[in-house]
Amino acid sequence: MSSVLEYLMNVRDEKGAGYLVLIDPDRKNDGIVERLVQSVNESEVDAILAGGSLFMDGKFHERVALIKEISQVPVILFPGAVNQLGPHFDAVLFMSIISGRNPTYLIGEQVIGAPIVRDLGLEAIATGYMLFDGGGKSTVEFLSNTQPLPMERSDLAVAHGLAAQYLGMKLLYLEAGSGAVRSIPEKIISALSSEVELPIIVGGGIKSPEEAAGKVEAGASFVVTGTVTETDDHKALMQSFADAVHGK
Ligand code: 1GP
Repeated sequence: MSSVLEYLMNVRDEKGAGYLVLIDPDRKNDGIVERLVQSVNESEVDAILAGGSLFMDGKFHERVALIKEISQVPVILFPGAVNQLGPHFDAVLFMSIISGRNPTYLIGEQVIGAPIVRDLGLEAIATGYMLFDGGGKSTVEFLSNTQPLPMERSDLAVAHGLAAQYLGMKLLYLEAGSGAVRSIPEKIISALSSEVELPIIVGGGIKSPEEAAGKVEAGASFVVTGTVTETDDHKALMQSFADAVHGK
């Protein structure tokens, strides 16, 4: 069976770009998780990311198990911390917050997590995670105790992206922060996609299918939505985003 990374690369090659839906399992009761995953199954979403920065209840692993049970697409851990590792994922974005200078999130959590990843037999996809200033302090910025990159500094972004490439990472994740006022600007995406060889995932603050299409035109290989696709009309919205990302 081919790996999740191969699957993602095939999606990108065949559709031009992939559309990922982030499900933050925090405090989702009353069938919300089931309905979200059902909508994923019924629209052309390419994979689910599950994870988050902060949990206000203790049902994370239970809800992830439910996501995995229902989902017909790969379920990938988008970890906020090492304690989110578990058996109900097809892969983990094995991330390092390369935009920051906090050793805990550069290498500390990874060292603690690595033996668990091996024991669980999880596919680890090495990902350079770059946090940008999306306007307002994001939960990631606060909890990781790192400084985000300024949106107007393409040169800094490219230097970080090249470092990720030379370190052997497989993907670059450009993050504006969940619910960001401003999503990652096209200028940053196009600078990175022309100067760095890694496939680019863009997430944070993307509010419309048109905005998502703009990220793909600028060079994103994958677009992520979370907040906007957790609204009531999620099925129709997921399909519109999928169409936009797939260039339909
Ligand atoms: C994933 O944080 C994003 O990187 C999700 O952001 O919730 O703003 O879509 P939104």
